[in-house]
Amino acid sequence: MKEYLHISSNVKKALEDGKPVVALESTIISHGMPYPQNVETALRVEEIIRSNGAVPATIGIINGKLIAGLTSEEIDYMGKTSGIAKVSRRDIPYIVSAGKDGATTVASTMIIAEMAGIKIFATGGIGGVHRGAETTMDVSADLEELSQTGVAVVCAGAKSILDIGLTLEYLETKGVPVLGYKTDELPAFYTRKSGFSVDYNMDSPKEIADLLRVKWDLELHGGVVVANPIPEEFSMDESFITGIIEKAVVEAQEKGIKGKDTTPFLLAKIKEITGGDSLAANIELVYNNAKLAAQIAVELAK
Ligand code: PSU
Ligand code: MN
Repeated sequence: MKEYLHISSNVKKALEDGKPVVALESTIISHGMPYPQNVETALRVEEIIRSNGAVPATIGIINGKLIAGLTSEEIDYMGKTSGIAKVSRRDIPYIVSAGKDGATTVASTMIIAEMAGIKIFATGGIGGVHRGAETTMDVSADLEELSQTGVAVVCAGAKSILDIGLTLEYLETKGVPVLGYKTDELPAFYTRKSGFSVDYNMDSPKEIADLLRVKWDLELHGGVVVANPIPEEFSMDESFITGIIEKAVVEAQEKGIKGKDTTPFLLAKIKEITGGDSLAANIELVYNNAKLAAQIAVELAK
């Protein structure tokens, strides 16, 4: 495994010393946000993690090398280069054997984080069961990864581009705990509420770290979803954003968008229709998740 994985020297040192480390994904950089906001956000997220006492490890694939701890130059490259592949679990062998670049999704970031020994990962939103999955079978590989890879993913819940109810059913079947940070309700990314309950409402980073320690001590393999609601002041109006998401979903169907293109298409469409308001909310919720992830990592390292 070692020959394929490169851990940056500061991340390696932190891991060897038992210091808190937080993994970050790169699909959000290459496919989730436009340049230059994507790079600015990614670098700011790293700052937030450092200022909360942990070491950031942005994960991606460059020239076929799995990297845990991209440099700021590499983050800039991932953000401004067009045509970088979106890489999930199934794409890793090809991208590595062909020596290509890849932006890692939640699933592939979890895989590389686990290889490196990183337990906590912050992002915006996870993939899930898409609306209409009864016929399309479009279920994100992120959910399967959560069932088997031991990394906790701090996110702002699931976007309503997904079928949130079915996503929760899937996670329940796969034994993935869904924790709400100071909330009984699963947040819906741009909004603090979705109408669906989380499994457990957790009041502190310590409580979350304690649960993770028990889960992994008991060898109950797999991940945990930590759902952190977007701060009130940045949350969007629910009926406004729901209407836009409905439009985007219909347009994706009409255009026959499928497979790995669906999520990036929907995200870009939402941003286009809201004229950038959704991007501002997206950036703020990622900052909020980075802070909580660092706090959990600090508790877990104690
Ligand atoms: N949801 C977001 N922003 C994102 C993604 C999801 O709000 O950037 C990205 C993540 O990288 C996630 C991936 O892992 O999309 C899921 O894609 P798919 O549905 O094709 O599995
Ligand atoms: Mn999909």
